[in-house]
Amino acid sequence: MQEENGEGEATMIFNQEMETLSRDKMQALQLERLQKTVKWVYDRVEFHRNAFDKAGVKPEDIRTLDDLARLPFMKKTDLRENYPFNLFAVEMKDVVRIHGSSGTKGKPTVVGYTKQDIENWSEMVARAICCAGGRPGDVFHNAYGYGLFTGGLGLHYGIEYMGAAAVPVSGGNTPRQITLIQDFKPRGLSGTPSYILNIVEEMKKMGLDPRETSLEYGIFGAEPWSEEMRDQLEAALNIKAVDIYGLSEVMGPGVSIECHEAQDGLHIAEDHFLAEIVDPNTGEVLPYGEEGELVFTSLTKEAFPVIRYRTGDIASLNPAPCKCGRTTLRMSRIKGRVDDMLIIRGVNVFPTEIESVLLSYEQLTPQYQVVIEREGALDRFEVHCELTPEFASQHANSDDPATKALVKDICHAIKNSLGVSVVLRILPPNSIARTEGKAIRIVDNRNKA
Ligand code: DLL
Repeated sequence: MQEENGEGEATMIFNQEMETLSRDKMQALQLERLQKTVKWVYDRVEFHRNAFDKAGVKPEDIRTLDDLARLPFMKKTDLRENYPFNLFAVEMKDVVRIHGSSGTKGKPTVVGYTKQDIENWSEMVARAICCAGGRPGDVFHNAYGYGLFTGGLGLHYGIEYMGAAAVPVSGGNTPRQITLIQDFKPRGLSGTPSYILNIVEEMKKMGLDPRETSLEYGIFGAEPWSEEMRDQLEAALNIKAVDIYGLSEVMGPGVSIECHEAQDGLHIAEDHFLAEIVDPNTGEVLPYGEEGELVFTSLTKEAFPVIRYRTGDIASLNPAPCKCGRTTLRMSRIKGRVDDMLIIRGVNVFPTEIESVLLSYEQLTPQYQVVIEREGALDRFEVHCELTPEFASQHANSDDPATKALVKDICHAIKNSLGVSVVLRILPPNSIARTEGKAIRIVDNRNKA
């Protein structure tokens, strides 16, 4: 660890060496760790041994990083089929933590961590918080949910590891969150961008000015969000907001994060994870700069290593060094999940693209949903959004000419920007349900009676 010395260096306190290695040195380290991981899973996990044998590849065949492409992919269904612990590569006596998905779509996906895994993860998140502008000595308000979800505890251990004071508020009870922010005076804040918006909304309702808190930086992620949403959050709270990415299957938050200096792509913790972008349909590896599905291979995990895990998230990779001084590969913001891509009259649309258009209208709140209905043999897409209380108080009724003009204008803007016509419904304030964690952007009513 290096002493804090001015804002620039504060971002580099943790493991500066790993974040600024030359490409050659990083790749040599990655190869060594990949070879170890591949042997580790082949010797210990039947699933991986069978998958490798089926693909005709043995651990000793991995001689260069290019050989990674010979290894079989892992998918979410593999976790479900091996529920709960069959993919663990260590005995249960060596597992100190279990996380998983909530299992709303069937069996939850379960992941495990050894003591060393938790140590690595904590260090990775500490590094991520520094990257976002955090420093030892900060008070940090963590509004990610604590539980099986990795957000709460993942951030928490990193905050402590960095030497900051963690306020483990979790999600929900928004008025209390606001009191604690006012009383404890945190510099750092984390949560899903949609929940942070709810905090802002509640502060305004309470007659408080969200720009007047002690907060200086926010670490937001766990769901797709747009540049426009960042602009709104930064302006509303008078902070710097950075995007943090991760997933429980690969580790949790901290797999990558933006730096506060550039806010231009998320630095991947490359000493722990190898990233690839593949064509979501063919699985073919795509070159840097091309958009496709993110795939991760863990390089240091003991309990739950992943080999070429298909995340389902759409992004691209950028190898250019960053102005912050880090040399690590950067991934773009996540455009959306492969499963969340809407095909509206033959055009591919992600909810974040609709978000970008809606958030440019100050008459609307940042709340929105895309509702899909079955209409005969066709799908009908409706975009639901909400008027701000200020606009609604002046133009209460839906026949109001200003509201009608607004609807027309937004439909035009969506058509111009995305090339599709949608049905737009503008709802009164507070019509769209608020969430404490991940926002629900798509409501699919097609299979409902
Ligand atoms: O969401 C881990 C996390 C917690 C990340 C806190 C960041 C902050 P899961 O619940 O397993 O883990 O969900 C992982 O969420 O595959 C993406 O689809 C989505 N996701 C996560 N971060 C981002 C982000 C956590 N920054 C899934 N932008 C991932 C867009 C994100 N989507």
